[in-house]
Formats: sequence, structure tokens, C-alpha cells
Amino acid sequence: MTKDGLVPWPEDLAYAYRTAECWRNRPLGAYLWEWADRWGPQVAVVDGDRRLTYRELAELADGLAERLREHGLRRGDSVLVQLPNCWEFVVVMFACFRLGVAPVLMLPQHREHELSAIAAHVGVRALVVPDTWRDYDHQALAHRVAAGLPGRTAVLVVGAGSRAPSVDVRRLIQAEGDVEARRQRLDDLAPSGADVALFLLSGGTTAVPKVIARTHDDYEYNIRRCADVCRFGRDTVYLTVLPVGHNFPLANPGVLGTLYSGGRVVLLPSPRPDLAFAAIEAERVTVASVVPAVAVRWMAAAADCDRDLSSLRHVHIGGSMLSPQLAAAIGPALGCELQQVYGMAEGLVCYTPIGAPPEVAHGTQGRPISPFDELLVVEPGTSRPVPASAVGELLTRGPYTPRGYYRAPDQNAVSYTAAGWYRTGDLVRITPAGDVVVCGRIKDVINRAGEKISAGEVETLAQELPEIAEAAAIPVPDPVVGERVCLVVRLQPRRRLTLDRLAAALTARGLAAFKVPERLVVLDALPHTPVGKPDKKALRLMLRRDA
Ligand code: J2J
Repeated sequence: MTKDGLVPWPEDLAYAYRTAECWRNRPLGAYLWEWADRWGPQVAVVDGDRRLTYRELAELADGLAERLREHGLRRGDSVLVQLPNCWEFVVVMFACFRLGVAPVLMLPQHREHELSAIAAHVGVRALVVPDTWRDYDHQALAHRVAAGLPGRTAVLVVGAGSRAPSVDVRRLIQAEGDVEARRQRLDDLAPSGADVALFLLSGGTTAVPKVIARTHDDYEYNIRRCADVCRFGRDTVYLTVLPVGHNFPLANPGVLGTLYSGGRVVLLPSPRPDLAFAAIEAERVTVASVVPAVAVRWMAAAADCDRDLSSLRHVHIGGSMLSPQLAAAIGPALGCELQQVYGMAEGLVCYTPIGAPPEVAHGTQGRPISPFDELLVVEPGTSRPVPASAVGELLTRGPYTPRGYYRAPDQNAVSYTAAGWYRTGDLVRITPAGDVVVCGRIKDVINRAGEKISAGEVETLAQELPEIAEAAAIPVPDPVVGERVCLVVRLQPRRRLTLDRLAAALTARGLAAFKVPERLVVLDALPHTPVGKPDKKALRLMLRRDA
């Protein structure tokens, strides 16, 4: 671990990745102008009535970058970004990339609990939020979070509701002045390819979510490979319905892969089928990425939909388990080809290839996007390989899989082996042809419609409530979202607790709504493992029996 909290790749491997041109030592901001020079007048981003060309995007991002610099942001700083899917998100991202300021990508659903912990952990200099989103006052939230942080943290607000002392982002996004001179000034300030481009949140198994630092070099390589595998090009029209702060819609190939290829990004605030189908028809969308829960909603809605979806060529599906039966039904229902994605914010991404035979397209989660990706299947919790094709825990390393979490030496000792392998916590088998089949997981998370919820995070917060003596968060299967959070508790003597009171108390403590338990089970005593932890396997079995 270096002083700044990053775990570097070993020097010999870094050399190999550079020599093989995985890493080009070129910051993501430099690509913005390369694209603008090549595809200037073409539309890059569509958000409702707002359409930005490549040229406009570059000019607006540079304009914002210069204003952010005037506000004191410098290379090596970081800012927390909590924006919904909107054109300003793209401009903010590239303004940051130009300056070498790393955005920390949060979800609009996050609240004080998540924002405060992450902002403090990374040491952000500013928070970028919408004024309101879905009737929630993010501006007020950001000021509360900023007040609890050491030092002065600026609050930057997107939206007409921005009020002093917030900084109004839309006022900062201007392309006035000498564009060429500014471009040159910013080029001179550009970060190096090895600098941190952005921070992603981990799906997380710990009480506080872990943060993943992705460099310009590693992220660009990931985008380039995904765009190549998915055959993105100038004719690609990519629909973004998942929260764009997620790695999947952002960069697999996602928004950045589309821009990389000269295509057009269409941003929607939600995956609602009526909105999505109207956008597909209006913009002649060719590809969209969704989680299985959204795919199911789209399939049902497509059955009696009078929109023209014929432009759709591919749908990327990943983030949680997809059964082969469902996988086989998606293509026919939506009139396009399915590509399964198995990915993670920590790095590794696998895709089923375009044109793959049904047994691969439906029965596997695909193969790694890079020949430099290393995959090892081991007996869970060890480094002992299992026999070929057997099920085990997947370990991985490679040119876009960082070697550790940011500023987390203790966690890294658990999540990474001494030889630099990342322990995915996923149970997989690899077919003789090299395709990964995800079979389950050993990590203590709940996967609710693709959103990962750390059981430990929910338990730690729940145990602070005066009613609760002991708590275990476990997944319960659900036909709509895959899994929901169930909290099993032992209460303090003479205390009572209802699900409503639990939900209200956790929400009041600033926990994001999607993590709040949707089921509560009260027991006189929890079963325990020999080391004294709640026996979650026994609890899961018990709940299944009682269901
Ligand atoms: C089963 N489980 C899957 C799949 C991810 C692309 C796609 C998804 C993510 C993502 C991502 C799965 N079948 N097809 O970042 O770039 C579960 C695994 C994995 C965890 C990672 C991307 N695809 N998963 O979901 O960081 O358990 O990334 O380890 O949110 O999601 O979660 P996350």
C-alpha cells in the first residue's frame, strides 16, 4: 500500500500492460477532444429536449473545468457526485477528468449514512447533487453532510432550485471565452494515465461501503475492450436506464463506451417500460443494458406494446443471477439479441459474444473481455484451485482489476490474496470453452434487483436501535427483485419491534431506502456458528421452511 492509499500493480506487470498497449498513458479527458475533432457536430448525449453534440460536450466540459479550478479544485482532489441520469452528469464527469479531479460516484438513492461515510473516507473537497430528485431535497442533504466533514466542503447543485451558499452548477457550465486557448491551458494541466480517474463504490460486505480507485489507464482499457467486444460504433444508440453512477451503465461499454465509439447516448431517469419504449422508438435505440429484474418488466410490457422497438439489436443483462430459461425468453420477447454480462466495480468484466450459440448465450455469463484477465477458481476462502470445470470461488487479476480497495489495508488483507488476486466472493465454474457460469456466492450481501446490500452494514445500524439485542440480515428469495432483505432479530428484554418502526428508525439514521429490511422475524434466540456468529445458513433454511 502506498502513502496515498492506492495499491499499485507490480512494476513488471505494469510494464507488460504498457508494452501491450493495454495502458496508453492518456487521461480520459484527452479523448473528449479527440472525439470532438472527429465527430464534432454529431449528437453525443440526449436527455429529454437537451441534445449535446460532441463539440458542445467538449466545450462545456472545458468551461466547467475552468470554473471548478477557479473554485480551488486541483489535480489529485476528489468530489462526491450524486446525480441522477442527466446531461449535466456527463459534463461534470469530463470536467473532472480534464482537471485530474476524481469524482466519487454515488447513487441518487444514497442518504446521509452512505454520503457522510464515503465523503469522509475519501476526503472530498466538494459535493455535487441535484436540487431535488423524486421529491427529496438533496441540496439540504448535501449541506448536512458537508457540515459534518472536517474543513470546508463546497456544495454544488444542479437544478433551478440551487440557492446560496450552494454553487449553481448550471451557471458554471458555460463555454464562453476563447475555446482554443482554454483547451490548451487544460491540456497543459492534464493528469497522467496512472492517476485516479474516478472512485466507484463496491457492492460491499462491510459495515461501510468500500471504495475502488480506477485509473485513467485501467478504465480506458476496460471501456475500449467492452466497446470492441460489443461492436459499438458510430451507429450505436445506447439507452441508459440504470443509475449511471454504476460501473455497468457507465463503462461496460455504457455511456463512456458509446462516446468512445462515436455513438449517441440517450439518458432516461428510470427503467419504466413506457418511458424506455418511447425512447427506443423516438431515438431508434440500438442497445440497452438492464438488470434481470428490469428485463422481466420490459418483457411483460413488450407483450402488449404498440411502440416500434425494431431498432433494438442488443440488450446487455447482468448484475444478478439470470436463469437459462429466462435468458432464452428475453431475445424473442424484445426482438433482439441478448448479451449476458458478469462484471464488478472491482474490475473484471465478462460478456457472452455476439452470435454465440444458445448454450453459451443463455447458459453462461460469458468470457473475459481481455486476454490479460487471469481467472482462478479455488476452494472457497483458500487459494487451492479446484479441478477443471468444478465449482469454486472465483479469484481474478488483470490490467483493469486494481490490487486493493482505497485506504483499506485491513479489508484488503481479506479481499485480496498476497499474490494480488481479488476474491470475488462469487461461486463459479468455467466451461471447457472458457465461459464463466455464476453458480452462487459466499459473500455476505443481498442482491436486490442488482443493487448490492451489505448484510453487515444493515446489521451494524440495526444493532444501534434500543430494541435490538442481536440482528442478522439475510436474503429472502423474491420473484420480482430476486432477493429482499430480511432482518432476523433477538430483542432486548421486554422490548417490542414492528417492521414499520424498524424501517422508520433506519431511514431516520440515513440509510438508503433500498437497503431497509422488507421483512422482520423476531426470535427468542438466534442460532450460532461455532465461532459465535449468527448461523445464517440455518436461518435461511428455517425461513425457507416457514415460507
Ligand atoms: C450473477 N451475478 C452477477 C451476473 C454481476 C457489469 C455487470 C454487472 C456489474 C455489477 C458490473 C452478474 N450474474 N451476470 O459492475 O460492470 C454480481 C456478482 C458480482 C457483483 C458485482 C458491470 N453480474 N453479478 O453488478 O460491483 O456477485 O457490479 O461479484 O454492483 O454482482 O456487483 P457490482
